[in-house]
Formats: sequence, C-alpha cells, structure tokens
Amino acid sequence: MKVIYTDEHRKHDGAMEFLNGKLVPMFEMPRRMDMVMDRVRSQGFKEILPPQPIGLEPARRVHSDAFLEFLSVAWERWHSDWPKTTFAAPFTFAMRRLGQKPGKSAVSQFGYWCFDLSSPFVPGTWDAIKAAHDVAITGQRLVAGGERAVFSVCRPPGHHAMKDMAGGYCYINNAASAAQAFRDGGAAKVAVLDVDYHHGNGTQDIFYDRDDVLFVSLHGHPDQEYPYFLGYAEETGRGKGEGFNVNYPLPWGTGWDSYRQALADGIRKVEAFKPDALVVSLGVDTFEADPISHFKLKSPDYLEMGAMIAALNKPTLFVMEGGYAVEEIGINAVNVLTGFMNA
Ligand code: SP5
Ligand code: ZN
Repeated sequence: MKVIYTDEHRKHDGAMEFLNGKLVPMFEMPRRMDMVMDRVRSQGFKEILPPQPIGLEPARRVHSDAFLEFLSVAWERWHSDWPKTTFAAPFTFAMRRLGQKPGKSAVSQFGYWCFDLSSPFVPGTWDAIKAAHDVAITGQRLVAGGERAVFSVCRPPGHHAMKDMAGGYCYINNAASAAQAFRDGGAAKVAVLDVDYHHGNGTQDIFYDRDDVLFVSLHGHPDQEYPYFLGYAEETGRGKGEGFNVNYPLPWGTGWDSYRQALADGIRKVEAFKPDALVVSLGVDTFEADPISHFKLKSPDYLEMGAMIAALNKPTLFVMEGGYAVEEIGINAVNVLTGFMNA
C-alpha cells in the first residue's frame, strides 16, 4: 500500500487547548505523525511518497470561499491585532443567529469561523493545513487511478471541519474533500466510513442533503462526548439526502465486541449503497489508552477492523484523523492497514 506523507505538518505546533477547565498543550501534536511514520517504515511499507502540489480547488467544492479565505489569513489577522501572543484562538462565538456577521477584528473573525476553541493557529498552521489537504487528494488521485488502497497521513485532521467552520483540531475536511474529488473524477457514488472516536460532524454537515455520498460514523454518544451537539442516530439525512447519513452513537466503555457489531452493521449499509469508492476517516482514538476518549479497543482489534473494511472490496482511501495515545498510535493505525492488506 502506498503511503502519502510530508513533514510540513510540523509547522502546526506549539498551541494550547482548553480541557476541562485547564489550558494544556494540545493533544493533537506533531509527534503523533512521527509515531505513525515510524511504524509505517518498520512494518516494511516501501512506497512513501510526498504529496503533489494540488492546491485548494478540491477543497472549494466542500467549503465556502469566505471560510477558506479566513483560514488563509487567520494567523496574520490575529498577529496584527495581538502581536505579543504566540497562538490564536477564539473565545466568543457568533452562533450565526439574527444575521451575525464577521467583523473587522481578528477576535470577531475567529469567533465567526470556528465552532469551538480547539482549532488554534500558530504561524505555520496554514501551511500544515494546505499540506494535509494535498496529502489527502494525492492519495485520492492514486486510488482513482487504480490503486487498491492508499494511506494519506494527514495532519491536522479534518472530520470536524464543516462547510464554513473549523473546530475539534480540524480546519479543512480532508476526507470530505477526497470524497468529493472521487465524485468529480467520475465516481457516481462514494461512501465515507468514519471510525474516529468522535462523531464526524463536519463530514455530516457537508453531505447531509446529498444522496451521492453515504456517511457512516461510529462514535462516542453525543450525550456523553464531544462534539456533543450532533451524532445522534436520528440524524439520517435531509431532503434527497434522507437515508444517506448513518450514525452509531456508542456509550463510554464500548469494547471490541459491541464495536464490531456496529461496524458490521455500518459496513452492510456501505455494501448496500454500492459505492464506487470508499474513504475511511481513520482515527484510532477508540483505543483503550487514549487520554481523551472512553472506548476500550485493543491493538489487535485494529487488525480485524482492517480486515472487515477490506471485505467491502472497494477502492479505498485511508485518511488519518484522531488518536492521542501517542506511544501506540502507530501500532494501531498501521494495524488497520495490515489487517486490510492481509484479508
Ligand atoms: C480529530 C479529533 O479527534 N478531534 C477531537 C477533538 C476533541 N476535543 C475535545 C475533547 C474533550 C473530551 N473530554 C476529555 C475528557 C478527558 N478526561
Ligand atoms: Zn477523534
């Protein structure tokens, strides 16, 4: 399996996040991808390719121009208002009611284009965002060109990013952009299977009204877990998208036995949809030792997960999302690929 990777993600580093009343160094850190790539190399993956300079056109198909414009200037805007600060993040939010608009100040713009405090900017964030998107779409093009499967090692992750809002460590929705790129390349139907611990609220937002992209997500129940406001089973799509959004909210403490049953059900839904391509939002924060999550998957379970995904027998793009148990993230993520290839 080809792996797409670049060191550009390292430029997105050094910001803090709020967690349960404390300002802490971000769990979403560069070392995560070091651990993934160490494991990729030690497991004998030979073809590690840099991304092509794809640019933002694919992203424009799933995000608004104004939002992408904000991302591109976010750090400079913030820095010119608050030159003594080392990272930028919002602290008040527009909520988008009563016609609220982004104003001229950086604080206003961050509060308008973000839905929470956990997508901060440092000087290199925009370069990392663009590189992660290039990584995703380079993988997509290889799969569209006939590869059975490719692993796009994206960082920052993407699945919380909505059409016009950043949040949850995410800025551009790499998986959604890749799914749309398959469509634009001639695939009639595409499925996105999201196995990250957190609900893929951004991907759901982007495809909620559509019947050409099936979104299936397994995640911590929104009654207990981030992103809290979306991810319920009743969210099944809207208009002609009705029936093409499938959520499996699962309680804290979920282990492989019940996870496997939900995954098998989700995979049956993907199979019935008969997609021409599959995008997997691959988060491994379902791991038992993940510091911000509450599922109980063990490392060997990821081998079986990969085998189950392989049984769909679709051209498959794996897009890296979450996973914060840094010591084991490489083992777990690469186990999915190994299970897939050995199936
Ligand atoms: C891509 C991705 O995985 N984003 C996740 C963003 C999660 N951000 C906030 C999580 C807060 C969860 N509660 C922590 C409880 C720690 N004991
Ligand atoms: Zn996650």
